[in-house]
Amino acid sequence: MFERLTERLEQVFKRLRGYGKLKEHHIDEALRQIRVVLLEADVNFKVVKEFIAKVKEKSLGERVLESFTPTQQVVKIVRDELIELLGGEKSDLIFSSKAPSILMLVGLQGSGKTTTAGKLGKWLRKRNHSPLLVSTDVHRPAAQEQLKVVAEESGLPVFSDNSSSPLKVCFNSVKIAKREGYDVVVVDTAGRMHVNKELMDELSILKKEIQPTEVLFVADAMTGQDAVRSAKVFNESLDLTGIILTKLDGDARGGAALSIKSVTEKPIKFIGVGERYDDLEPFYPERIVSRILGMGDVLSLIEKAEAAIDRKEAQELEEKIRNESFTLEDFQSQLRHIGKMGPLSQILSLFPGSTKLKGMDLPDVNEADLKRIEAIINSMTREERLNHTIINGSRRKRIARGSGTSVQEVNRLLRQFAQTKRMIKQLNLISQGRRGIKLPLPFFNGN
Ligand SMILES: Nc1nc2c(ncn2[C@@H]2O[C@H](COP(=O)(O)OP(=O)(O)OP(=O)(O)O)[C@@H](O)[C@H]2O)c(=O)[nH]1
Ligand SMILES: [Mg+2]
Repeated sequence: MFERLTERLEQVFKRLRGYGKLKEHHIDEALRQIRVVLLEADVNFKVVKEFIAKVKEKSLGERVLESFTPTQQVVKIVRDELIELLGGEKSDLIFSSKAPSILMLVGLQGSGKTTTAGKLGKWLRKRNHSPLLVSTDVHRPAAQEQLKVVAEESGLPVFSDNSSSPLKVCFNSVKIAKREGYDVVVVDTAGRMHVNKELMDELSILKKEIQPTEVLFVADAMTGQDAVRSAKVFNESLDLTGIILTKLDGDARGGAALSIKSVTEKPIKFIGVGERYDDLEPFYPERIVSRILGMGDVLSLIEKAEAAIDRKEAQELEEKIRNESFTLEDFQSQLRHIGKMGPLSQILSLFPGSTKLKGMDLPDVNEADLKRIEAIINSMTREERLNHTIINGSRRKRIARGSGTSVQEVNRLLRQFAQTKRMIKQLNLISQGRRGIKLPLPFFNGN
């Protein structure tokens, strides 16, 4: 997420740290660079201007230059202002005191509404709600079908009927929800290529009649300022209650995320970070800023790990990682856990300093790969598993034969294992000296 933005900001701060004594003109220069970095990330021009002005005022005003750690102070100011830009506090979903709560998802075509309906339903269900999905897209014949597929894949109930009006479908679904005890109705609406009056009228009527608890604008983060512009128009006619930014796992530059709150004055409530139904996260401004500043998102990482690994195992693993006594056996068991946590690349992106780990050939784990890896590791002797360096050419041939794989595959696994060990070493170096739940803040070291 936002790798390029992270890299560029790291460069700016690195340069700043390089000056023996920080002068006003150094800060000016850094701010000029940050301005360019933000504009390149497609952040709204006005938002950038205000942001830079605020950071400048604080950097020159708060006796930053006289402090012992001027660069740290500047980084801290940038961090605080970025958090502000993203809305400050986390903003939770609102539920109605009278069931069912109605969550209406609106947005342009292809922004991710239908997928997000499934993700949101799954997220709600994990939190003891019982959601019902419904699509009001009566224009496109396949739309209802698509939501049915999503519901089936994510294990959720879906309401559909042949009514020709979005309003009727919606009313009927609410009736069913009341009768059958669903406490949330997630309404997937029709999208259009562009904002147009017809769509806005349809949505306005729906909103007026069904009185949804939330009207959430689903925005494709990859479309940058276009997403921001359409959010503004939707907000003007529908008075949104929040925003869900999707496709942040792609190569979105950050512009939509960093502008949309300022432009609409509406909070981002969730982010979509992948195509799986589990890839929806509540939006924590502070955590995202940590990621943007290359400090990693250790809290999200811990939450993900806790959901997949039990506490004792996690502690044992942490010890091993710290001592770098990580063996192929641990690797095997970790791959199994990681399979549960999500794609490895996504997990690694949460690590502090993860931009420095790019280009590594890491296994992206799926069931079939896991089985092969397991077979390979099972064909090793215990001695080999505890010390991979003894696995020479003839041992590799034997292992390949024993596991029904090829020498190339054995080589690849050993290479990935070696890289994981190297990565662990690097991460240890980055977070050296901090114990317990470490909040690794690379910028705050020295200066
Ligand atoms: N990588 C990634 N893909 C996503 C995400 N959210 C949605 N998608 C993909 O985006 C595409 C469009 O998603 P839909 O949910 O069909 O979008 P929609 O808004 O319902 O589209 P219409 O109904 O045509 O208006 C699908 O291929 C989804 O898999 C996300 O967070 N990450
Ligand atoms: Mg759809």
